[in-house]
Amino acid sequence: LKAAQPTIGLVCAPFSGGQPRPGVETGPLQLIESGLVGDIEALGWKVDFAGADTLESASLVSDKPDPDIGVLKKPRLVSKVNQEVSERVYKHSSNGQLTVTIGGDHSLAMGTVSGTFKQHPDAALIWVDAHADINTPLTTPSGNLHGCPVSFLMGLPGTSKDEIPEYAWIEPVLKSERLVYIGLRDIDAGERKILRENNIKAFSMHHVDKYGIGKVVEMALEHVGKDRPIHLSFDVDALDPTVAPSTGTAVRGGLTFREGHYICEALAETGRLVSLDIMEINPSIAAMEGDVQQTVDVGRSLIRCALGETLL
Ligand code: Z70
Ligand code: MN
Ligand code: MN
Ligand code: MN
Repeated sequence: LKAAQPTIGLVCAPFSGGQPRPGVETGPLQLIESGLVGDIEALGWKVDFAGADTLESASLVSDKPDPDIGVLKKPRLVSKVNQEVSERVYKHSSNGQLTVTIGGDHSLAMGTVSGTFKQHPDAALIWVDAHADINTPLTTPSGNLHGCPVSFLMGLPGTSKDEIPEYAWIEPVLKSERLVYIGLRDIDAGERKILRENNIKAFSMHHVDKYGIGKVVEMALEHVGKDRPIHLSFDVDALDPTVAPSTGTAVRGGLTFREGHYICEALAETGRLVSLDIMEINPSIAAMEGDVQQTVDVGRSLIRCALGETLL
């Protein structure tokens, strides 16, 4: 029996409702137009892709009123879009496909991780970001839901069905010991407390400097357990702003081009990557000519590396 050609389930998520800066919803289309599908096919994968504009409920301006819940902004829109993303990711995943979701803001990980973990309940989550995105509805200083997805996935206080029924569809699938961060350097006080109290493994930029990226990825994989399926959620603001300038909340002192790519390559090498997010590319943000193209190109090459481009 001939094995089916390995397939990527590509999900385009043109969504910006989890944060205030317009433009991040155009990131996915730019990735597609610059040749992402051809990139993936050239690596030997089949691509199952419904199209760039198909996220039905991802309307940028919701016509229904969506008043704040507590301090949370656009809470119903973010929930609805993510429920749809979750269903799409689950569908690809349950067909045996490796899912790649291109954002869009990082609130979309509520959907991607929910969909992946429905198919792979024993998976580990590797979160590469300048930020921890683990604020709860009770701790968020901004009310922006892209700073909160991890708390919903873990079922932290403030996220339960009783407290916020609008998010009742999210199951608390993520155990604290199956989560590991790489690249952190901008964490809120409430988040720091959550990381400590839940004993969550986090490699900040300090640890990347201290141990080197090779050792950090090795320790990250050891921490979550060597044989688990892996979901990699990559916020491009983990990279240094000189590497990925077109993003909403750039923070100095980030991962180099090689460090970012090394993470993707090392996870490709495990053969256990089941889901990948590339988030927060914002083509409307550019200080200099070439910033957007540079950031889009970095997004494409991160995806290629995660899908095996550099494996010998
Ligand atoms: C802050 C908050 C954040 C991305 C900013 C910032 C969160 N911790 N995430 N940019 N990608 O508002 O919760
Ligand atoms: Mn993020
Ligand atoms: Mn971030
Ligand atoms: Mn950001």
